[in-house]
Amino acid sequence: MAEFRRIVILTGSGISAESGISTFRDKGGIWSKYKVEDVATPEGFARNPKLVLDFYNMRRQVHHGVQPNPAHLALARLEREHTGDVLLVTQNVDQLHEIAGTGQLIHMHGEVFRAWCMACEKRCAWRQDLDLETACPACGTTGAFRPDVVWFGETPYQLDRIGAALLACDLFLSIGTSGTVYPAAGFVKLARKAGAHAVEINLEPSEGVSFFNETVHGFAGVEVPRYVDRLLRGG
Ligand code: BV8
Repeated sequence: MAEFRRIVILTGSGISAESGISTFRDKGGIWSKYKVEDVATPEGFARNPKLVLDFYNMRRQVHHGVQPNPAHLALARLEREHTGDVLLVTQNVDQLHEIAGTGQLIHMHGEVFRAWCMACEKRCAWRQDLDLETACPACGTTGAFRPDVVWFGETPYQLDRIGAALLACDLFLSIGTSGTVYPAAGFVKLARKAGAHAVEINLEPSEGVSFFNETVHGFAGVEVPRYVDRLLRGG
């Protein structure tokens, strides 16, 4: 395998499945229990803020105490040992990449352990439940404090930085994502435009599988450490 200098990695909920966190679109996934438009859109929040705050309270509670799996740990090892650049862009709102030791990380869809105030726009870490009586720690306003998560119809974070990295990369790894949600699902096309080698590591072919040069289908906890070993051996 050629020596790659600039690696961009995209992860989705599938990388956290073996840590015990539900994915969205698999059988029994989150969207089989909740309607997207009710809990992951600004309109849903305006219509019934309590339902949305309770949904993210449940998501936050599930995330307490879960641990990274070998896939998260392998990506942190790749960043430590690879002599070139490695940027990890995650669609996930959990902290498993951080706990595993990844440093160069972008949470493009936000983080369930952060919140922000729509009155004063202060953003902060937030680990406990959030309800309509929760006062913003900066301005004291209640009823305007929400999870710092990007909902459908909202603009994902740091797209300029991600776009620049994709157009400069020579290896793009997509791990544990169904390739359903844009603009993340379109990243492979930007990477290919840059001439990068694009690899999908997923339990099953994603919606964008045809855009990849190479596909590895299996459990992330098994296939990601194996792929990282190959990369670091230059094999
Ligand atoms: C936006 C909230 C405007 C946080 C989420 C074209 C262009 C641009 C936008 C659109 C477009 N077409 C449509 C849109 C609008 C929309 C969209 O994409 N809709 C889809 C449904 C058609 N996009 C948006 O609204 C985005 N914003 O467009 O703003 C804009 C655009 C560009 C530039 C400027 C402005 C906002 C999208 C963000 C929405 N928020 N989450 C939360 O509650 O978590 S999205 C949600 O889906 C999660 O973040 C999740 O990460 C994400 C993607 O899902 P996946 O991670 O892929 O999870 P999924 O369950 O689908 O798949 C899991 C995969 O893992 C499966 O393939 C499975 O096989 C695999 N797997 C399972 N177990 C394992 C495994 N693989 C390996 N090992 C295992 N063990």
